Amino acid sequence: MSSQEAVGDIGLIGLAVMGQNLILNMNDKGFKVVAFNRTVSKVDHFLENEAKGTNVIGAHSIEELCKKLKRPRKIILLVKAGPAVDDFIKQLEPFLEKGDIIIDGGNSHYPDSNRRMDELEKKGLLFVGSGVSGGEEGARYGPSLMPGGSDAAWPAIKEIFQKTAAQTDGEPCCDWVGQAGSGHYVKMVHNGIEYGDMQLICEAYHIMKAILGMEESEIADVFERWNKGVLDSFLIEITRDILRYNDKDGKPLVTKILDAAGQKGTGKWTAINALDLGQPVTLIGEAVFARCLSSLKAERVRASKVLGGPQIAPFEGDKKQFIDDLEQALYASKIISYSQGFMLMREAAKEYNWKLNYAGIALMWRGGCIIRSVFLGDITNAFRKNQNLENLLFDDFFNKAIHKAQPGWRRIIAQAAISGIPTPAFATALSFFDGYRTAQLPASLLQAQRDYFGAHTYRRLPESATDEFPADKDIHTNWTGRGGNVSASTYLA
Ligand code: 2AM
Repeated sequence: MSSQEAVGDIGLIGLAVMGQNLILNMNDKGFKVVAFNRTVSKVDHFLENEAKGTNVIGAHSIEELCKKLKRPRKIILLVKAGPAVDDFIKQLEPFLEKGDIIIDGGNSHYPDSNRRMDELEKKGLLFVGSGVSGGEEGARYGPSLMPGGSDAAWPAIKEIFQKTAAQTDGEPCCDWVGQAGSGHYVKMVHNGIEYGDMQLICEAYHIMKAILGMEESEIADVFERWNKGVLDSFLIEITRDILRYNDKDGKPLVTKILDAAGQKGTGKWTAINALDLGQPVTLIGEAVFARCLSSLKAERVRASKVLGGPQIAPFEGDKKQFIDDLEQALYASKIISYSQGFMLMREAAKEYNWKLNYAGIALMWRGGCIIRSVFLGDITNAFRKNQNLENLLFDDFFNKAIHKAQPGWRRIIAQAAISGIPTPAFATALSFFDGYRTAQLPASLLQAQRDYFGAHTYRRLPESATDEFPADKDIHTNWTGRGGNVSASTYLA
């Protein structure tokens, strides 16, 4: 190999819009990118059009791509998730040397990234699975990048990644997430949280429309105001714009859209993972179920004719106070949702043996991606103050915020329940909050029930140091006086 040829800082395979835009972005930041695509004609087309006049270099084979890269070689794959990734990895391997780095920037499911890192490290190669968020626009001008994988790869890609990412408050929205598939895992949780944020906004819209009888333009003004306060975020901003967008007849377009939500599955994967790990990530779960319920449109229309509810009387209270309460309800529910998301990541770190960078994760989401918000800056601060923070709700800032929000939050959910307006996300957030802050739950009765019908045993609360039933002893009671004293664990033995 002639070293004269090896001038590329990084290679990128996959010239769909995301790939092209990421290349142009990296080129703008001063990096020399070598581009390749399965359908090779797209390489020349790209060089002659979008990349004309840039420093981008084309490659017409995998071998040529590898020869044109400086060592350690860094190659980003931005191809369809699934077999295409494994295919390219296989094609690349013969041309790579020890320490070279393959980066998967696609929407891979994290177990695949776990596997790929293991396989590549056995061959002396390094692997990075990176979440990329922000769509085509983000890829072009600054995405949120969530890289994780072989720790040894980070110093080699750090500069390129951090310069290419979105910048907020002078900091890049990119840091090292953790090991193996953690980058793709964190991207999955990001998408789950996105489901929750969207559902919360929709519930606030529904309440303003149904209880306060507000028109879309007036609701847009409320979102505009909220966007200047604690809820300042991309999703609130686009909601304002959507509500102001009128159809040709001058009526808000949103009122003409079929109310049946679609989904691609990342929210569902987050909820499934939460169930697998035994973590109460209830808000994302409700957000996924709310989409499922919405999609039963024909059935809901039939039900609306036979299942009555309360009549909604014209609102006669203090409207300004109600809207302020609603802002607090949205804010408090959002705090709960993110607390649950970080609980999930903390458990995943334990389960999968990753060391996750929580402050860095919040910072990566601070800009460039769909859930970007000022709020994420506060989460970054909370984890910077205390890396081992057990739960966001134990942080002073969020503790105060949720206490301040609590009365309004409760009033909104109560009013919605009385009016028959569904608030699955607001309500599950409050139920979680009340459960989490309750030292003694009725699970004692639940344990008794399990022991009664299935001899599943229970443990007693400690009463004293000399208790005849120590807290770590499994006990079975013969509740009925019939059936003996044999416990379920004895049956298994
Ligand atoms: P193509 O241009 O040759 O179709 C997004 O679809 C990107 O992923 C494109 O660059 C596309 O290449 C690539 N891609 C999709 N499926 C692929 C496969 N099975 N093998 C290789 N590349 C694939």
